[in-house]
Amino acid sequence: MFCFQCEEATKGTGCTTKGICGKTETIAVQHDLLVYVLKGLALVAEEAQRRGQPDASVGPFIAQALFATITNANFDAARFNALIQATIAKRNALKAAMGFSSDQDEVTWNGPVSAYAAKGAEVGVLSQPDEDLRSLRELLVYGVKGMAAYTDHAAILGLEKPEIYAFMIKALAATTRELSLEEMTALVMECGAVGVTAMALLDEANTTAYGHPEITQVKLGVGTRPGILISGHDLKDLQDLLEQSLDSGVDIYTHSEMLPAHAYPAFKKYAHFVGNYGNAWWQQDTEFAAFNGPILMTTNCITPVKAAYRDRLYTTGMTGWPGVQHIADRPEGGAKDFSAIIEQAKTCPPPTELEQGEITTGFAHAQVMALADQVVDAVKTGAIKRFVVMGGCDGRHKERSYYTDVAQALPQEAVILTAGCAKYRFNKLDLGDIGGIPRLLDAGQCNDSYSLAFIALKLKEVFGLDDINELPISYDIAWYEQKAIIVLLALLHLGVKHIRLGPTLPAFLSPNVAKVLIENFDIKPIGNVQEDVTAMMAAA
Ligand code: FSO
Repeated sequence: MFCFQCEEATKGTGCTTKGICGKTETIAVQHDLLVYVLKGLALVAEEAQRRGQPDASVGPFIAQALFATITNANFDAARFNALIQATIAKRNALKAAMGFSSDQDEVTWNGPVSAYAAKGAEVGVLSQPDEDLRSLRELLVYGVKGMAAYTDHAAILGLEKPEIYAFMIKALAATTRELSLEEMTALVMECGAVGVTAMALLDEANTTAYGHPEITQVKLGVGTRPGILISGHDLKDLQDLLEQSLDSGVDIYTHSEMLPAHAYPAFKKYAHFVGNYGNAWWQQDTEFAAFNGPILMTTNCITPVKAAYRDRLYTTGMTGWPGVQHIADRPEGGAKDFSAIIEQAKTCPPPTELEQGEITTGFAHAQVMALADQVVDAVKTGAIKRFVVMGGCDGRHKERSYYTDVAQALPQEAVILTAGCAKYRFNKLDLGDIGGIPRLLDAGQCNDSYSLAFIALKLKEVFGLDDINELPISYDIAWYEQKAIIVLLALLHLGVKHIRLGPTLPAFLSPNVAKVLIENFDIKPIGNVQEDVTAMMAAA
């Protein structure tokens, strides 16, 4: 196996025997084969589009299948075998319907399940010998994976855009062709542009379904009733769970990326939606053990499942872990059936309290814009000198304490804008406020990173600036998996420069590709805390 798609790539180069994430070689080569046959499906779908016979089911299918290959989403070999088989079947059916034939292996390979491991090993990342082409192809595929996750979330809430699916097909198909480095770079940039469209669509889907997030205090302690813990990013799953557990005597708690759900008006009517439990994804083994009740993983990040809570863990959607109960998809127009989780919760003791207090969330774009006059005044008077975007992902590496230290070292005139699970490195600190504006504004999940771009674009308009880089905003981004890659590409598309990226630069950037990003966008690695803080406050 060879995998370098996430920030934990072994020794900063790639995992070769087992993923640091817990992914075995079996799963890694299944990922490789699934992506390979998805490229074949994309080639056939592209031909269908060219002939004016597009198949509208291909885009959503690709989005879901790619979502399953995102880091920490799914570790279930049976599920990947089924996805590979389904992809080949879909590709073959579309070929047959068009009477299309091709010599390309991605389009013709038809091996049995017993051949999957060998084929996956043959078609993996290293099958492309040119390191720059490999780097650009993988950067594009990982960007599309992140886009796929956002697109699937929006589709679950009923919003889709054909141009997003069309780009996924185009991008996957392009990675099978001998394109020049310039052509590949252009596709990567286009990925960022379509990424903005996908992120805006998800924002529209979330806010149309559940209203605009509002400033909200979320409790960190626990009650005396049994609880269900819901993690991941899927708000529709949360909605179904809240509805079905009404009057059950069970409380619902959020974990990790589900925290910002408390800020949506539609979820505030549920009295049994009581608080947030624990921290970011990587601490789930001890936190899930202490929770005592069932846990529902709606999306990544899953870490290797421990016996202490295995029989209380449930997956749904594109997530999976072998032997863990999986809740089936909702029937057309219906709801998922969470009754087994609710019944198990009733037999469990209440959660063991980890901490007390409250944290504040809900500073998505509409809430920040409601404070726009105050914010603009504070900038004009110098009370706010700098906004620092510290969004993205958290992770296990101890070097991520950098983000806690930066949050503490920033001067009082700096406001932190965050989204994603990166916030857990500093969202329980008392950072105070500036004339009533909190110094930490949490816009939501990584899925809500669109809010950060929206706020920047609005401020640019308000201050009458020509260039987004003239704003008093610095970017100090933490990344871990592929959703952060599409956010990064989206920011680059919007013209944002001087982004600090940490805790390490992606292993999949070859020296030449990294050089292009550095020369064109001044992307830089994080450094010493005090030096970075001083530089950011000085707009460097
Ligand atoms: Fe975090 Fe995991 Fe949201 Fe990621 S829970 S790391 S970018 O999957 O999705 O921020």
